[in-house]
Amino acid sequence: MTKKLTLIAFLLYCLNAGAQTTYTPTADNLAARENFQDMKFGLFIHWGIYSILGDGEWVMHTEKIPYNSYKRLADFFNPQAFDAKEWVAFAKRAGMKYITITSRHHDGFSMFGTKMSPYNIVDATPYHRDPLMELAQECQKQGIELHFYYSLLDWGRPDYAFGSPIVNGKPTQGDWDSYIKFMKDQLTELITKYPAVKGIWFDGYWERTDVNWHLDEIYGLIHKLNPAIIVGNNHHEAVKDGEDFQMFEKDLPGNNTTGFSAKSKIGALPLETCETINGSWGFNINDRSYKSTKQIIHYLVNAAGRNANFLLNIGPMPNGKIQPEFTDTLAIVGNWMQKNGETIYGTRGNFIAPQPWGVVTYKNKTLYAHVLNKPQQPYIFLPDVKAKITKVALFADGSSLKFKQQPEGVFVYINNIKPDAVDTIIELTTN
Ligand code: FHN
Repeated sequence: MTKKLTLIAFLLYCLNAGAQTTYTPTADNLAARENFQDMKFGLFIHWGIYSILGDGEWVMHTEKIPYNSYKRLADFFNPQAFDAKEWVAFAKRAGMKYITITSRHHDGFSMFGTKMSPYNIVDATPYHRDPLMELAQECQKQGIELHFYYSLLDWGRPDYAFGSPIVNGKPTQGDWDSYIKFMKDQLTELITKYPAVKGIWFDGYWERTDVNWHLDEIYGLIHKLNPAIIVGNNHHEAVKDGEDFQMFEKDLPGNNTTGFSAKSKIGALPLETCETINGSWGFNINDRSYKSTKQIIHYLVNAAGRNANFLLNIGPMPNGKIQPEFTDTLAIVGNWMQKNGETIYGTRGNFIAPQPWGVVTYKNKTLYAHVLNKPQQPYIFLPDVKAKITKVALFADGSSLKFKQQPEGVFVYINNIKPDAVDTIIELTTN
């Protein structure tokens, strides 16, 4: 071989070697992503020992409670009223198809029976039960997916060394390798022991953006244990290699009212956006800023129109019950989904950009125009519809509507209909 050919062979080898570290999802994983997109609506649950204080999941940090004092909360955590069956039934009743629950939040307390740390609900509380196992079993029984939220950030573990400066990708104090191993061991437990687990939802990366999180190893491990598990990371950045979906916090994809999404360029993966039912993630006894059913339905519809799932959060009470303000609201949302779910589940969005009057979802040969805001004109306009529209009707009762298709789009006349107070859905059939 000449020198030149040897060099080309070497370069090709390097390219191939590089490709091995680049994630290629399996067929099962791709199917799981499709299924994830079809589900559209999920329940987010932030529940931990912090809920005793009724001041959100950041209470240890915001109230500057020393870790050793905070840890005492475990002695009082005894959610006798927790009933996994009730929680799953509640989610299903609301029209939700999956549950994402905090297995370990930033306070470092494990809400599952881990063997990797005694600071967990089975060993450290008088409850001595594993609610996540009960939930996983119930999810499996009732046919609903379970995803685990998992915090990368830990405010208490000495090996994490919270607040320690980072040098060469590691905190200067603590034992970074031990911390990474601890997380891998816990994730192995969560994936191998708990039935119905279909997703891992990471958070806390943003606390240390200059550390080596070993995400390639962590994601690789998850996909090795179960290639169909979908992995997402709320790092507030563009998607990274090894991830299966992209998430947005308290903003629809493309918006950035919170500041979290400044670097979250929308990628090609399935999308999800999460939001709180009031203003808090964890139980907050003083938070009465409940969103109305209309606001929640609009969030869900707006997310679907932008091709994203909607993950709606509740913070259950320390006794294990879900407060009535949440169950009442979500029962009404569930009724709406029973009537109109066909225009949301299994649909895709971004077929037409969001319009001032609302958004469009589509499935097979049908477009669903969701009119969320009354237009100024007697019609709505759907730009760039190339397929021939054969019929336009009100989804609620099937009554036909007048329409005009032009090269620049479709005009649907809605001046003679009584608009729905929440969402006037118009079905457009293409041939
Ligand atoms: O700090 C957390 C917060 O407590 C909550 O878990 C949310 C959920 O998206 N994520 C973090 C902030 O980005």
